[in-house]
Amino acid sequence: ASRKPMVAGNWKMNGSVELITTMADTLKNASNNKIDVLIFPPFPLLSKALEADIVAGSQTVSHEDAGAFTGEVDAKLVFELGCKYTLVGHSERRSIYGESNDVVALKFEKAQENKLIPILCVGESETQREQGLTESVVAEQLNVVIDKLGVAALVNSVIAYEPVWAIGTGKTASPKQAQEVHKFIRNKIAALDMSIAENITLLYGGSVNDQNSELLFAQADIDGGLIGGASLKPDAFLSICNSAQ
Ligand code: G2H
Repeated sequence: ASRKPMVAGNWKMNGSVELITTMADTLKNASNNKIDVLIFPPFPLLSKALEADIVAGSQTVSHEDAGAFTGEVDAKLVFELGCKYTLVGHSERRSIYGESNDVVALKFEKAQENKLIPILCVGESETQREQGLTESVVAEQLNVVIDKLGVAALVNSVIAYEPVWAIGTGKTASPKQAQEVHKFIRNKIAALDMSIAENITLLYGGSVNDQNSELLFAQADIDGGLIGGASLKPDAFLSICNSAQ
């Protein structure tokens, strides 16, 4: 497999017009040809990011096409703007905004229908891990998409494993813990289609910073990261990007 590393910054509800400019200047120093670097800023900053030559995507998309859905943003518009990617099913969308596995699968489908590459976020909570449910939770989150759309839908997608207990908490999964789940995900896909499994990009997310990224990215089945807090600091984000080569 020749998977190109990817480092994506999820700004969540943070950032500013000014940060786009600073980030664009800093990212000029990233080894862009060897890795895919992109950011997920809040919707109003997407065109600014694209104009500044940053590869950008949306943090979510609606599961509807268009119409009377005040406050929602549709995948067609995100693609038309010039984005290539969207996150779907980030744990904050699941827990704060009540997105079920079924809604996440619909969003995944809507993204692909509109030529966006969905980055599907999966991961277990602390209690689920303690109860030994990590693999079954992650499997279920993947199965809903695979059952609905078929394993072939994973060809144009990325999967981000983000253990909920590691998100924004400063508690990173150890490289070994993260690798175990990444391997589980790749094996699960391999059981259905070997070539899709070998080629799909699997990202780790959850308190990645410029101190721990290198060891995480060195794991066999970890192809890069989805970075929250540290993606708001241009220098830290740049060194995380460079540690992914
Ligand atoms: C996990 C991650 C980015 P952080 O949500 O998606 O955020 O790196 O702040 O834990």
